[in-house]
Amino acid sequence: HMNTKNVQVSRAVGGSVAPIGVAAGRVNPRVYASPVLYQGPAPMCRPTQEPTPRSQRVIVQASTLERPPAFSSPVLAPKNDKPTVCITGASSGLGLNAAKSLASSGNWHVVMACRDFAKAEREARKIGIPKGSYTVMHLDLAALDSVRIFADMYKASGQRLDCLVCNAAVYLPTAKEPVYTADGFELSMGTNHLGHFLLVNLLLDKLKEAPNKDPRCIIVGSITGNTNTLAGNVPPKANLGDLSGLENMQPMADGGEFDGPKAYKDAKVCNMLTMCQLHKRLHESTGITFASLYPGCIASSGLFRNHVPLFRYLFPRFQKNITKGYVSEEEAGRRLMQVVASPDLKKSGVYWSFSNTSGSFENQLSEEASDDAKGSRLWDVSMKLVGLA
Ligand code: LMG
Ligand code: NDP
Ligand code: PMR
Repeated sequence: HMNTKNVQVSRAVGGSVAPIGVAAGRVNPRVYASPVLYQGPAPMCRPTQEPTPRSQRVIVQASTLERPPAFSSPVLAPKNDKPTVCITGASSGLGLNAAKSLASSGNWHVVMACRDFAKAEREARKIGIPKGSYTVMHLDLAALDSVRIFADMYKASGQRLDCLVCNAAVYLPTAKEPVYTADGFELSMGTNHLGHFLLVNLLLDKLKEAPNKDPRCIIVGSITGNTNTLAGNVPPKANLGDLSGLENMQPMADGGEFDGPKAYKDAKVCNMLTMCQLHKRLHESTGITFASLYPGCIASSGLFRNHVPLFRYLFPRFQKNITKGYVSEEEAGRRLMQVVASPDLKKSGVYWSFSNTSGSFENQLSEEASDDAKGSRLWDVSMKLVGLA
């Protein structure tokens, strides 16, 4: 695959898109100074051994219709002294609502790391995140080059980083055939797990130096990846097998037939295994708190946008009235905020869950999601796949 050397950069000038340079060797912060939108290869093409054709190279361009105020550029951002939390997928659902809670508290600056820059800005304004309390940056987790550029840009921007929240996810419940990320991974595993795995590893050094001296890295998990629960036993069940499928870039981690819901649940298991490995390998030496959580069933969120309409109609009603597992996006956002910010939830290596009546508690992961040998193998395989080993 290509590296950042080959990344071509464009910037919108008066509505048109004009190339402004090719980053030579390393990312030039000036080149990336404007709000950017990843416009690279469609996430459906598999990589080949051939050099990437010009037409498929990563194009980074401004995407907002109106000219954004200068301060929305991370590089030109005024010096911000507040603890800063970077949330992936903050343009919708849990991420957006957590961003709002954190920014509105007045104690946090939020970096919204989103694949659709214009949508993120629009949603931030619509939900009323105070102006000046957030910065939108472009990040497409379905393209590892975008993750690398994001990490470089974040560091080049001089912004602080006190907490990193791996929240973004896609769910493809009705897909019959797999679709792929720019790097050729099945889309849910590639986005939800591998993109975040690379992101965390690239930002660890930065996070270690958190000015608030309470660095945290939160990876959102879920009950449906935990087979020690009723919800985790609704078929298809998560199961990573021996991870040979992931290792060989097959659609499913266990090497089996493609199954959209299973791919999502498998990726959630990877998220939780990754948290456990980060805790075990790095908590002591870095002081970073690594944690995961199940925020509750946010049954009306955008996660189900690809499900059949009947499901989207019945599911929230089912969760509200029958399982009582339902939470609103606002409540889920407040739960995530606690894991980011509360002094009571500072413990590392924890999978947090919440009771409607008594608040947060340390929950038990399933056998697979806490299997150290499997986590270790996942770590090695993932390191190789994202090009870090
Ligand atoms: C499948 O679709 C896809 O086909 C598959 O490809 C894959 O994507 C998979 O996991 C992902 O999903 C799901 C499919 C079946 O559902 C639908 O397409 C239709 C919608 C089904 C809704 C699911 C939620 C469960 C709803 C139960 C009851 C609703 C009651 C409404 C409550 C109102 C309260 C006032 O997915 C399923 O698993 C559905 C199974 C459906 C069987 C239902 C079984 C019963 C559950 C228990 C309670 C019944 C109680 C009756 C309600 C009385 C209300 C007064
Ligand atoms: P949403 O669909 O509302 O939000 C998902 C976010 O991820 C969106 O902002 C989306 O961007 C973003 N995203 C998707 N693909 C990419 C990508 N390639 N690069 C960058 N961002 C991307 O879902 P939820 O808020 O419900 O989900 C948030 C988290 O909560 C997920 O990790 C999910 O697994 C977890 N979760 C959700 C539960 C639920 O019941 N909903 C239950 C348990 C856990 P865009 O806005 O552009 O689409
Ligand atoms: Mg589930 C205690 C019951 C409970 C909870 C908390 C969830 C959460 N679910 C529960 C039970 C059931 N679900 C039961 C009994 C059924 C069969 C009727 C059921 C069905 C079901 C479907 C079809 N549930 C689903 C789906 C999905 O497509 C969602 C999914 O698995 O996505 C991968 C889902 C979910 N149920 C949940 C939660 C949180 C989800 C959302 C996915 C996630 O983020 O984990």
